[in-house]
Amino acid sequence: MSTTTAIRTAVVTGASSGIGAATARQLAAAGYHVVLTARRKDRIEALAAEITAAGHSAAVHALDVTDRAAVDAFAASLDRYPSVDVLVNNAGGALGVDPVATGDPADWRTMYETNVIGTLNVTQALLPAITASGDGTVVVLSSTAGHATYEGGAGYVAAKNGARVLAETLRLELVGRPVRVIEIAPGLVKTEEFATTRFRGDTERAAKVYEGVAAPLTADDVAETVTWAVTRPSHVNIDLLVVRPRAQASNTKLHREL
Ligand code: 8X3
Repeated sequence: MSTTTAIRTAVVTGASSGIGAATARQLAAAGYHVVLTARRKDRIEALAAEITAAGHSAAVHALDVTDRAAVDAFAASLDRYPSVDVLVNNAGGALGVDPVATGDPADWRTMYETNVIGTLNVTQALLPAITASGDGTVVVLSSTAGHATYEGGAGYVAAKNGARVLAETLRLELVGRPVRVIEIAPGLVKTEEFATTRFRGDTERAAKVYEGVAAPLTADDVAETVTWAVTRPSHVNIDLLVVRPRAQASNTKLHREL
């Protein structure tokens, strides 16, 4: 019997940096064959090379999760694997911190497209295979922003609420089938790109998000929670895991040592 039949496959979206990249590394180390997807192929290729050099197994597929035709083609390409066991919906992000009074509807639309429709696209496309695995897991990386609002956050908060609702509803709808639906909601995480993207490349403003915060979460911290939740026994469904740095008591209560 071929040994490949024992290999379990995990797909990670937004795997080019931050939480997605860290999760891909950790799931690979946990024994999964990881399929890295992101728009930037050079980045995921470099990460796949690193994972392979470490003795683990990885493949890449350049993908924009908002492009449904591309997502469907990607899903079809996964039939080369014996099973598709885990999907980590990580692709997404924030744009701007404008108040409701002046926020750009285009930003709101983009955030909804990436955080909600992107998650919907990939989840719908992979769900038949994940269900057929007989022991599948869908992870949604939401955010503490999906659970409480804050000034300047409405567009992102609305989108992350959408992602949370998708996860909660899917769990209800799939009950009785062999698929777990796990939501991980991180608070303040310092990654190379999240805040810089939010502030459209303004690295000084991005740095201020973390100013004086003794120890924001790292991408690895969050990846550990994802990997822990995914590797629980099949009957254990971590519905929701909220993770914040010790210095953050709520979305609006952050301790800065200045
Ligand atoms: C990121 C957390 O506080 O920037 O998902 O909304 S926050």
